[in-house]
Amino acid sequence: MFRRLFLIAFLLVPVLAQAESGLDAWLRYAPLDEAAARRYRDAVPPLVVTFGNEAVIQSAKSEMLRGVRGMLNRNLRAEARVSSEAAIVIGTIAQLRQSAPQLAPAGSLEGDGFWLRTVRINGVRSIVVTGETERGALYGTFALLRKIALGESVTDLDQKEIPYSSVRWINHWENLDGSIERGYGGRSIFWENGKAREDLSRVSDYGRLLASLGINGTSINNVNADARVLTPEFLPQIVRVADTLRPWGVKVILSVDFGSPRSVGGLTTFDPLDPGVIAYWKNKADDIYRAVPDLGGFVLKADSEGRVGPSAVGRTHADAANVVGRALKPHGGFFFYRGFVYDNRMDWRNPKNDRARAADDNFRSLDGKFDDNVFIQIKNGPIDFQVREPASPLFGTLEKTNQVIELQITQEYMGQGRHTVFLVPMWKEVLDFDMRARPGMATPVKALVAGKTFGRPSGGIIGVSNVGLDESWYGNHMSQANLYGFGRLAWNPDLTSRQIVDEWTRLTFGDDPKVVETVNSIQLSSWRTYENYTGPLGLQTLTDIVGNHYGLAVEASERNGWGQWHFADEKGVGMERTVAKGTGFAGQYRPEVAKMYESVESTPDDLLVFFHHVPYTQRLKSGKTVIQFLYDSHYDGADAVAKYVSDWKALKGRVDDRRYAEVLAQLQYQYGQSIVWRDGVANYFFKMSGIADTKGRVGNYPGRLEAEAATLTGYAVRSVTPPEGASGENAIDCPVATGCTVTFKYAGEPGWRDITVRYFDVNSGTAKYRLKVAGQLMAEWTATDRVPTRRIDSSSSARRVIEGVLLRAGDEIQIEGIPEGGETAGLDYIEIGG
Ligand code: GCW
Repeated sequence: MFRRLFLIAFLLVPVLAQAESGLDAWLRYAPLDEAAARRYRDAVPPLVVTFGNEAVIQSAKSEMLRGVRGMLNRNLRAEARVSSEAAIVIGTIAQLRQSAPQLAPAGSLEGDGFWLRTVRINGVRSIVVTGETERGALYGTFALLRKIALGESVTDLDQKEIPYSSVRWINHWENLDGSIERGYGGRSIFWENGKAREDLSRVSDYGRLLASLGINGTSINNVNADARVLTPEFLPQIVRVADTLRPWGVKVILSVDFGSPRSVGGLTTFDPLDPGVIAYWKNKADDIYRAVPDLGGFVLKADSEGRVGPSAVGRTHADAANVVGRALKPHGGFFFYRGFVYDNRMDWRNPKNDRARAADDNFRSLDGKFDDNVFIQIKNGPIDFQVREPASPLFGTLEKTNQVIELQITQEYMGQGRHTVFLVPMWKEVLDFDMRARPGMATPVKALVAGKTFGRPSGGIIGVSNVGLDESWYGNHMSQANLYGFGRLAWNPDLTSRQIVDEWTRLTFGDDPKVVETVNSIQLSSWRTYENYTGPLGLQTLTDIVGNHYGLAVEASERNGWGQWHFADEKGVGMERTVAKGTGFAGQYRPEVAKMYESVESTPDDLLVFFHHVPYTQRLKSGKTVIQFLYDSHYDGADAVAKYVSDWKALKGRVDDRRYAEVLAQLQYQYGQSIVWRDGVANYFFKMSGIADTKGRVGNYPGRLEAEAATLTGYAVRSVTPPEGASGENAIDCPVATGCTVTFKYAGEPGWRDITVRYFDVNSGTAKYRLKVAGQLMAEWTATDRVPTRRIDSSSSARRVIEGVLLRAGDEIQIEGIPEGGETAGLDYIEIGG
């Protein structure tokens, strides 16, 4: 009896109890339940056939073996030719025609497309996975495995898929020392101490993830480029990375520095029209292609944020781009010239200045002047990956120039992997936005960037990924959905957000309906939720623009050259970007779109203060005033995260323990931060506008006891900058090495209460805290988190909840803080609830 019970328990838990690291992301190939596995064992032949030794086809074969072993617990046999036996046959159309003509399809496939077919010969049923290119065959292999993992039928296949555009690339902002600009999942998988890492196995793992999505190229170094990448000594490092990615069909792209001819090339100038400079780029391209013949090309950030560019030598972006483009051309290479050109020393006092205008202003007059292998790489919005921006007008402007859209997978302004924000719905809005660029036809951004609207030879979609060495790749399991979603959209932008997230969830966490429903709904609402508590209506994120782009600093964007101004004052908020009254940015769009943004009435609420400066009492389409909406949305946002936490908790035992615990910790942290944001932004606008929250919440925090108002022993009160980063605008910290104490008096009704401690966990030390009630130790902890600040501010604001404490009137609640390193055991408040 006991043994039976034990056996049943054992059978039920094994898959779940196994801790999963997240390393395999959506390619886990978790065992199917026995009934499904049996069905597939009948449908999937026991043999895999591939032809030749080409590396990409070898990857396809090993992936098929791995997937079938994992999901169906079956070891496929591998052969190099077909026989009368049923088989999974993987190969290019040409290989099939040559070695198994009876299985070859008639006709051809475009680009890296694939075709999955069931072919019956003499009653024997084989599965043929083919493409015009090896890549296509590899993509088909992943597609077939995905179908099995998702429980789709594979018995009568005839599925052909052609990617929407040919450029489906990733960028990385990795420095050669191994650090990553705007990377939140650990150190670089590519670089260490100025060289390619000794162990590049994570690069191979990554190539596999990219290939599973049909991504066919990646840059491997920061667009803020180190000129050393073009030196002969560095070339072997590039070769090693390219060799590692090649079996996955992923081409390498290099970020280059426009100043290289002078800084590392021994010339006296980098003027693109100088014959020496022209020769420099040509020779460089020749050398690199000799070593890496399938290099994808170069990407360049010029004349932006301190990078040198053609303006320094009186040349245009087209002069610059074409010289490098022509050097790459004989090798089939592409050149990506970033449209992210702007002046970060702009004068904010001039009401006509507007960073949003920069891309269009820079490139409009150059349309048609770029060579055919040159692309303008345009960020989705006119500013910089903010939580809400309109589509960049430049997509609609360029007719005779190739373009690609640049999306940001790494969550720079979106919570940096510490907040769950699923970006696919945001990307979909941009990709589907009709720029009205050609009369009589739909001209959504996706069609424009793919080159379909104006018949350009090529185009596509690029995502800034910045994965790191952490096993979860992004520092948060939920963030992997952004890479997955990016890849799926790059392949097919017509997929819906729901389709994408549903695939991702089931591949990543299994198909328990409760898990699927919960994860899908968290992901699908997460962008709106994040926007709600970090500044809606087109305010953009209110993160610290001049600092870490993470914590809250409502005015950081104002009165500086970076140009992301919202001009909040006593009367109203918003940046006037109309033609009639403002910077004229709205007029950069084609007439129908320009007209929509020109008037307050027709501008969607989500972008209202991006385009217009309006009074706080302005009514939105819902009838609510702007100010009340600002308050409500911040409370709604924080409430939504509270619900994510409780919904996730209901999944205990349904998700493996490790990822369950890690995602729970992430969501709990996010909830804590959402309260900081809620209170900070709401109080800022309350103070600014003087208009009270009709629901009485803003400025009123029942149960909250400010540390600065309590009895302090050793602790000192300090003001926080910016003030909205701390409750009551003040905090306390401990200048005494041996420790300090703060004592609160409980004056409420007796009973069991939860005590929430709001403290500061900076990244330069590990302070200790002890909480006592009436002299009895209730909790102790160490502040070990690593957030991007060494200061007491909203970024370091952390939260500890001590549940179920018995309190009597008059009880003393005492917190002892012991500083360590640069961490001064700061505290903001306690809150007694429950
Ligand atoms: O968003 C900004 C980032 C910079 C980045 C720049 C760019 C690589 O804050 O870190 O630099 O954009 O896209 O060039």
